[in-house]
Amino acid sequence: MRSRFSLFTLILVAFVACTPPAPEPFGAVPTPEQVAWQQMETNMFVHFGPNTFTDVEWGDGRESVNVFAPSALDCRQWAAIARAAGMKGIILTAKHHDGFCLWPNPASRHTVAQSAWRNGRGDVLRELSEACREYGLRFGIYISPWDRNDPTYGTEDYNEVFRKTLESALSSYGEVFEQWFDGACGEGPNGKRQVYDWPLYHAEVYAHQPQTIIFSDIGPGCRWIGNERGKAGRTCWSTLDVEGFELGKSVPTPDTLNRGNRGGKCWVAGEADVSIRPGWFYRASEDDRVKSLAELLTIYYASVGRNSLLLLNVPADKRGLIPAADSVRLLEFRAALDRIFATDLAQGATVEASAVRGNSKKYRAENLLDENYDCYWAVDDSVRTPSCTLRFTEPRTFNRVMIQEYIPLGQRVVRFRLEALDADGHWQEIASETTIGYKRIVLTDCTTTTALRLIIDEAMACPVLNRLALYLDETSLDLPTASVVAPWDVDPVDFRTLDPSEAAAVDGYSDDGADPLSRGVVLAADQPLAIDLGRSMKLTGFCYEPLLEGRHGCLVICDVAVSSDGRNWITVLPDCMFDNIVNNPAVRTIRFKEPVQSRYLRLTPKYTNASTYGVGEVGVLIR
Ligand code: FUL
Repeated sequence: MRSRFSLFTLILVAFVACTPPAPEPFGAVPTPEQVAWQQMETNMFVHFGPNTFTDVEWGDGRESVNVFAPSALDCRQWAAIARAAGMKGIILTAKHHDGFCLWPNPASRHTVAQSAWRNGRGDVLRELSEACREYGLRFGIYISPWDRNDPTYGTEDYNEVFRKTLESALSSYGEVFEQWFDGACGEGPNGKRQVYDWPLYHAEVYAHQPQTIIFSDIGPGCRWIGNERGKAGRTCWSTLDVEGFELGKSVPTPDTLNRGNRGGKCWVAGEADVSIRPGWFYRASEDDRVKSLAELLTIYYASVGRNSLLLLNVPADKRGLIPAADSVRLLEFRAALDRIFATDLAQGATVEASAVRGNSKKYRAENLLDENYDCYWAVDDSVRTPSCTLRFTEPRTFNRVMIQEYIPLGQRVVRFRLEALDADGHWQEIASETTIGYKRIVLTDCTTTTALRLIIDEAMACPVLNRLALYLDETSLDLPTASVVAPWDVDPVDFRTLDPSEAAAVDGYSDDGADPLSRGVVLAADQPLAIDLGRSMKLTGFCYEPLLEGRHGCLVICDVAVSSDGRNWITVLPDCMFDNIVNNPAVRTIRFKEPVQSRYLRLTPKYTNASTYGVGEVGVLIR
């Protein structure tokens, strides 16, 4: 017995001695909280507040507290829908730029407590945090430091007001998994600016929620992906260089945020936020513009499938409920994801690798097929460009290839290729991409093959991969072409500039093959856009929509004038601002205070975000 035990010990010792240690972490690595956050993959954002009732994107802070009056608020309904849609958490706009607080914040006089809603005893944060607990969801808070209501905003005193605001929101409702800081700091004509005290704010957040992930353009927990379309870069590093930047003053360019920095000093993974509707807040006029399943899947592939988290906004309506159209679409979205990812077609393959770390079983390439997150394929430190091959006894058909790097050890892979064996026994390249990260889903043509090869072409340290899976997505991702002005009470006009020769026609474009084409015109930043309606009409307002994704710039602020003859103009709206249009270049509807009788409408740019601006659509309201 004794000798058998010693033999066993000896074999064990020999085995352990032969198993090389795990690769050392490379570069910036995530904290365990950041890994757990990344594994959430899809979360729900809820924009809700005075803007829900006033039909604007950004309230100016002068709204009466009584504007906020949901008739049937039910946060359990939100949580039930989020849960059914497979979301792991909900983040609520507790305070947007208008300053109104959805909880009784003692640091403010502009909150639910001052309103008539539920006799001043309502508290949306309490209700939602409890609903999240009941439905097994994590709870997060969006708070805008920009405050258009607080009288101290723009002075040093505001920093203390904001600290107390954070204290109140973060100490009263249990665990907050993510604290979402909007980067805005006074925008538009006469926008007061504030010198934010970030060290003070962060200390307050961590004092109450030491594990929370702080979102901002520069983290430190996670970063904005650089657009509000839910799309990460095809190259997407979770590492970012943040030194020298400060939120509210200077931040990396949207392009850098979209891609991250290769070898960046900090781990600040991307979070891609996007609304299920054109606007962030509910508007009845957008009820028929809920994103299609194809759009949501395209967003999923461009966010979760590109090493980012998807934060999908589903705004609550005036009742305080998620509208039926949105919840139905969410459930369709979840059903599609469940269907697509139900069967991993790589299972059952035999796996060969060009190299295995220390030739040890522990790091073998078969681990790629294993669902255990901490089980991975690794190679020796000196090996940077390994490959592995999956072989099947029967041909497999797929069009999605999912690859995961084991991020607790850092993000390492720079470039890789996928090849499939064709019927003649030749390897054919089916994809060539950059970066993997936590999760990469490569969209390939529908491929039927008996063997698939993953070739790492460049890595910053020996690659460590924990998953390679194949799926077949038979949903059509065809997206409708060109956007149209909302049809409810708009008569879209095929606009003409007064001098059409000055407008350059855009033929259509697409960035990476996934986006629809769009048509429109591009005008120089100093060139007014004028339309001739052909006859005089009673106008109640107008709509402007930039070109798709804000290409060629957006009109941000303009003077709006009307004319009956195209020569004599009357300015009806000076300094008209299209709120948040740069980040979210969707249609904006502006209503005049009084209807105006006119044949011509002119928008004279006061501010554009580029040397040109695009016009996808323009329409006038006649009701
Ligand atoms: C932006 C805000 O200005 C928008 O209104 C919205 O809340 C979006 C999520 O963040 O910065």
